[in-house]
Amino acid sequence: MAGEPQADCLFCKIVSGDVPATVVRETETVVAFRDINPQAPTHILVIPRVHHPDAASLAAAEPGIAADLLREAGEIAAAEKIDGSGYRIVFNTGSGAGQTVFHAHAHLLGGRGLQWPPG
Ligand code: DGP
Repeated sequence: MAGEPQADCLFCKIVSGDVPATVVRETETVVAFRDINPQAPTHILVIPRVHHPDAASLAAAEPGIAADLLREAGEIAAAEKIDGSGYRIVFNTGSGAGQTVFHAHAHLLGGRGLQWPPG
């Protein structure tokens, strides 16, 4: 069922604590942890506790939680002190765009210059 934990989902296992992660923030609806393969000095994944395969599915099903996720990303950026120099919030959506984990997540990237367009 949409939103329910999926037994084969890595990020559901991080939410449940079955897989360890360096968690930087937890709320009732959102968990944020450091990416295992950082692409910038600060690279944090912000995910909903509920399982939806991508950001658009999350926003369609649970818009309040999608808003929580964006608000928390901004607050983490301030806490990590990357808000002054600028940061990026990325939702890779679909394997063609580089999505590898099909549990909605925002990449919060900062702490270095970020080029546009992205690769
Ligand atoms: P994406 O490619 O957009 O689906 O992003 C998935 C990210 O998840 C990728 O940047 C690497 C990260 N990742 C994969 N496995 C783990 C893990 O076990 N722990 C942590 N902290 N991050 C992971």
